[in-house]
Amino acid sequence: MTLRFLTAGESHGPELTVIVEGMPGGVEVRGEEIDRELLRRQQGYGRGARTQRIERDHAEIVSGVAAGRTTGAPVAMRIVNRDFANQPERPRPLTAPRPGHADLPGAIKYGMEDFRHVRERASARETAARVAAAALVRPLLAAFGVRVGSFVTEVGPECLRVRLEGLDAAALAGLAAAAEEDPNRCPDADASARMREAVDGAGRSGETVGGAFVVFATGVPPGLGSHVHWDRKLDGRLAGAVCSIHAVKGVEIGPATEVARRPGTEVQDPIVLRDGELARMSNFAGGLEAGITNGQPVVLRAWMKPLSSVRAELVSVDLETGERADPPYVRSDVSAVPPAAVVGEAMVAWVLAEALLERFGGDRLDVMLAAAAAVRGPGAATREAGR
Ligand code: EPS
Repeated sequence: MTLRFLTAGESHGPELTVIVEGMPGGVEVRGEEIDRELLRRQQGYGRGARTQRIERDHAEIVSGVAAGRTTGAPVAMRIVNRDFANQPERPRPLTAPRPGHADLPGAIKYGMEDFRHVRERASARETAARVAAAALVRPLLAAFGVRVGSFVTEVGPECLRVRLEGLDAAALAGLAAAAEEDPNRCPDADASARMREAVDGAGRSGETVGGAFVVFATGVPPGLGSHVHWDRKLDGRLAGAVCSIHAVKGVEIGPATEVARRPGTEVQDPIVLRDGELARMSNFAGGLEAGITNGQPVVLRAWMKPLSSVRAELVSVDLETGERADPPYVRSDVSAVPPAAVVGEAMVAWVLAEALLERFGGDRLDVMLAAAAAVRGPGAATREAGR
């Protein structure tokens, strides 16, 4: 049995609950770090009133931690929904499904006549629980030297061009540090100013915008994931995890959309010796070859569609009356690209932590670190012989 987490809770219910099972013993847990991650997810240009003014997320740790470290037992956390207090006792049933949301397919699947019961769980509010779960594994990753970060490259029509294949760990860390200071999580001030205008314009006209964000991990040991079977390939697992984020419709590993258009000879990552160590001249592969990490930074990009809650008239059908209907507008964010990048970090951190446990065993951190130190790659003997 490996690392796993479960989330429960509705957007306007009393709380989100998350249980993380399979954590190794001995990993440091700092509540303020978990809350810091929750705050990063709540911020961002284009967020609505709820995340800006109503919610201030805090994870209450209920179990699995003693003296500031994991005990190996399941870690349960609660995140209270402050907006619960503002909910009407008997809200009007929603009978006209909104296109682009889970309303109709979810209601067909579970036999709900009131779409509210579907949308309550389908809401992206749930991602707060994911971020809390991933905040637990970040110190585990850090113990191996793995750092996960993100930055936004597109909001609406505005785009920051970045050559993903040329970014080493230091360049990626620099971009993430600049993004951390920016409300769009964009590392370039001019591009961010244009993004802000795009969000403002969309907000004024009742529109929403989508965009794209890059998530990366540096210091990733080679050998995570596997080429031997389809469901062990780490690129597929990462893409699946990131694509499970609300409104994300596409994921590329490395600069894949560009790689697809260029000749094969131009998109190799040649293997060279640099100061006696194996190194690569570029990172077109995004740190993954055949579904295994190769020691380069893991880099992926995700695209998010514009949020489907727009003020403009929607075309739908009221399933109670059978008449054409415009479903009532529900307050929404104009842009949720910056928080989606933070959730992207959480999903990438989670999948990498799973893969670390698979490779180095998962009962206790000290044993994992010793197992990692014992791994010697091909060529190690040659290098030690001074060649
Ligand atoms: C969301 C709609 C909005 C967002 C919410 C996600 O909530 P509400 O319908 O209450 O205004 O604020 O996101 C969060 C509350 C959050 O913490 O991310 C949706 O429909 O997905």
